[in-house]
Amino acid sequence: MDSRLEAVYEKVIARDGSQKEFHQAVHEVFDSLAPVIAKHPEYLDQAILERIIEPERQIIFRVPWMDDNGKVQVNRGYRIEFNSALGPYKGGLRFHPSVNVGVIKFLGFEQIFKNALTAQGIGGGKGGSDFDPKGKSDAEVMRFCQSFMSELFRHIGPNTDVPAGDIGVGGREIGYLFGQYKRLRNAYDAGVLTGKGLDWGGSLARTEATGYGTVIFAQRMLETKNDSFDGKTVLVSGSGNVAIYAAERAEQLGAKVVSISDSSGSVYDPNGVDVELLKQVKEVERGRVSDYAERRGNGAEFRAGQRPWDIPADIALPCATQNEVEKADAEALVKNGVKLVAEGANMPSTPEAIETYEGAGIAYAPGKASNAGGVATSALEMQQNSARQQWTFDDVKDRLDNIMTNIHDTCLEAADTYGAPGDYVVGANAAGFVKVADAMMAQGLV
Ligand code: NDP
Ligand code: 2IT
Repeated sequence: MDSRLEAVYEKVIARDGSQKEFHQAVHEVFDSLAPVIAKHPEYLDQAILERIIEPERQIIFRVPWMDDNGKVQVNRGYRIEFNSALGPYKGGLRFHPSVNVGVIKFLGFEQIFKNALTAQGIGGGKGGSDFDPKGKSDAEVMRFCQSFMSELFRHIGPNTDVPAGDIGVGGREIGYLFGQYKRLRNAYDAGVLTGKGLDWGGSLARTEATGYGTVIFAQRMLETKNDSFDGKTVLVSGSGNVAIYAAERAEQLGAKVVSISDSSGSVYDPNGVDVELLKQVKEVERGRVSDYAERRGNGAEFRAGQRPWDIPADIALPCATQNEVEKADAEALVKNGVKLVAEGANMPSTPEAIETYEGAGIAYAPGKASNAGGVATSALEMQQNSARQQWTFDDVKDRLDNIMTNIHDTCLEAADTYGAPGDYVVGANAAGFVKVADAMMAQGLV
């Protein structure tokens, strides 16, 4: 890393010593920026680096709620409003026991550059809680969401900060959160949250958008090599919102998806994942991938405690969580013939895994580029809310297609400009960063 970037990175370590995921995200971005600051010394004069690593505002709050046994529970809530140079803070809420300030800061930091790449006029933010929705009743989830929003509502708004879903936050949670926001504000601010139900302000194709967008991005990558998804064998990890629709779109394009996973293990499904059955097990019954394997039969095998990465395939789409592809996993991918990795999750590959892809000549798309379709479609939902319209599925999907194609091309152009042709990591980081940095320069010292 360039010594001037390194000096700022050291400040992050000194100030936020325990936030290891945040360090990892900053390191990955800064590692790409040497040619950018060489071309734009004004960013150093104006301390853009020091400013961009510091959230504009961090909100941490108590979330007390009562469980079904009448016992009081207390969780911690977060909203990190990271950067508003390009628009209102925008980013999801994650409910998972592993959530802490470092996790939310890494996600918020990634979101700044991802949102810049979408070109939809959205700033970066993220939030969540260490609440675990797994095993909770609907009534418990509702009481938790109401308590969470009873604090969050004073910090958000359609032109201020617009949360959405992420791990553990889907349509059910967004519904409960929206209901409580509306009650407290006495206003139908549809655009305050995205990922809403289709009858009350939601956008068609938002559910599909992240997974579909990841596959569209990978398709554009394949096209640069005159290749396509048709006939390819694909590994997908995760079994939530992103994984399900990545698998669906890959199969629509003629690929065979042979894996899914969750935190208890993975399923090898040699004849191709049955996406309708997966939706039934996960979206309707809130079951596990082991339940899917049992119901699927047809040679499908549940592999307790194992990730999917040792299964032979052509393409890998990690769609579960951060650091789910480590060095040994990446080496297995290389050994088994994977030629392309596109991330549906945020930061699923460790730095050592990324080095392994690069060393082996694997085409690699970082999440901030390839999974931007979800937040981009959230911005389309905000546009529909402002206009009090609902566009058709095909209209939204066509716009998503165009946005993903533009992000892909923007990454390659920036990679050329900054001396790393074909490198999607440098391209995504440089293009996203320059856009935010220029807006910050124009807006003065704020
Ligand atoms: P969901 O909650 O719908 O699904 C999460 C999936 O990942 C589940 O299968 C879950 O398994 C698995 N998972 C979560 N934590 C772990 C873990 N520690 N180890 C192994 N598996 C784990 O979330 P999404 O599908 O929405 O999110 C998946 C990823 O995509 C996240 O990285 C998220 O930040 C990212 N993302 C999401 C977007 C969206 O629009 N939803 C947009 C862009 C990125 P289990 O049930 O066992 O926990
Ligand atoms: O990581 C992400 O981009 C998301 N979870 C989606 C955020 C959003 O505002 O739609």
